[in-house]
Amino acid sequence: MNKRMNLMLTISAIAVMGGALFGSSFTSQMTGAALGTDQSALDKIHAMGGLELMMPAAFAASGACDSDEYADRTVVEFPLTGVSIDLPRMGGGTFSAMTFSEQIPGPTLRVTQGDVVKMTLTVPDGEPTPHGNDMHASQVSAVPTFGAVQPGTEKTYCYIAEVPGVYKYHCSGVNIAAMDQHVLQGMYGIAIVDPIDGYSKLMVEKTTVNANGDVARDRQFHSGDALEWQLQYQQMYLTDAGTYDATKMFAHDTVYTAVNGQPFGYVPNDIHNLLNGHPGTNIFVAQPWNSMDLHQYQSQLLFTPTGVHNRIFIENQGNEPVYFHIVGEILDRVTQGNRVQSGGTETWLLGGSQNMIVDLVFDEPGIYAGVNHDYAAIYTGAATIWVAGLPLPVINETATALGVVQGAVDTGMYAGVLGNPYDAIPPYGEQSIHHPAKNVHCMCSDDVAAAQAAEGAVELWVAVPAIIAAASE
Ligand SMILES: [Cu+2]
Repeated sequence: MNKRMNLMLTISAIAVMGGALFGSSFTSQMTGAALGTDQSALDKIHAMGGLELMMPAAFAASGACDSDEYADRTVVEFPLTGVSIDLPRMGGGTFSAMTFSEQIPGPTLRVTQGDVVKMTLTVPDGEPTPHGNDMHASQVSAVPTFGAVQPGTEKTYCYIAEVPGVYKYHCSGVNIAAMDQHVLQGMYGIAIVDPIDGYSKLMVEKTTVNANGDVARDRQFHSGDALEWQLQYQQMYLTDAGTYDATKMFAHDTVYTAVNGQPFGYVPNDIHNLLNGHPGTNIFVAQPWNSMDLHQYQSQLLFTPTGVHNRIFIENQGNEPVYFHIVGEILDRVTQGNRVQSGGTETWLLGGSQNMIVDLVFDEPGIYAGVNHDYAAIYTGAATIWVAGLPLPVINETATALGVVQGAVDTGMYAGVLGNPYDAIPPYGEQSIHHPAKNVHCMCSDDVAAAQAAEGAVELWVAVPAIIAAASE
């Protein structure tokens, strides 16, 4: 990893040091005193590799894919691979990630209410542990459907996505043993179930001064079509060596707060510094993933025009509450299960494994920070920067000089030149406004990053230096 990363992040370094004081292991944590349970029972659970619930034969068909109910429905296949890999950690070095399909979060599934989901989890030969997949969008018997899939085997189950909304899916560990480790080291993702009759138009509260000189309400409406985002929050509990630290988990002692698998993954980087006339520096308080040589792990910004309906799918994959707030904005609408929960609210609370859809319009050009408004979360990684409109005159001038400004002007956002990060964008649905371009970005293997590029996402670490070189000739 890049040396520059070691220089940043005093705050996270303090968090790591604080965590080290507890120094312990998973085994020592699993004591009767810590869990308030009988030690011998826990030993038995470990010895048998998890909780193997005995099930009546009647349940054995749960999740079967040959149901008559599925005959006239759309069947959407959702293949996943459960695999352990090393991925870079903030501050340098790697951590022992567990992933669905070599990326954190796992791939997003998008279906329409009433579709049949056909999920297949494959665990390759040689993978050191079994995995399972518990999909919250389903309503099937947890046992045996979500049970462990052994290395060298695969398992398929089907269900009807009956209720619209955003739903977590996550590894169920080895029949729930070590589930915390598997999930918090990265085995989670979301399913988006679009409402069968579509997303509602959005009402935004405004006021105006009318012809009589009186201040009056001016409710503005936007169609259900929206520029879409996905944000998933998670705590990381790591030892200095990058392995899972259960002691920190039980103590709720967060090392990093990841958004889409990466703490501070959506903040400015050296490309923006370069365009802004400050190459090789840090213009934001925390730029841990600054350098272009980080490739897919370089942080990227989220770009949106002003006056456009944004729809953000948010899931709390972690262990702490998420107090979701966008600094400088008001959440125009909050929805769960296609039922509006709130509107015109500053912050909305998500407990663990809870989701929402936030709709909002950025009103004026500028810089906005989406945060978990828990200060421990903000300073450990839960800060996500949107740039609305084209508010940065120096970058505008530089882009003009490079001859690439027209793309930004045409789209009303810098994504017209730089694209938006691939992993912050869900698969497109019928009411998605398409982003003008995507850039390669993910907490993922090089193979996954290459697949993004093959789909047309821009490798900015290649493209930007090439544009600058061409302009200087
Ligand atoms: Cu797993």
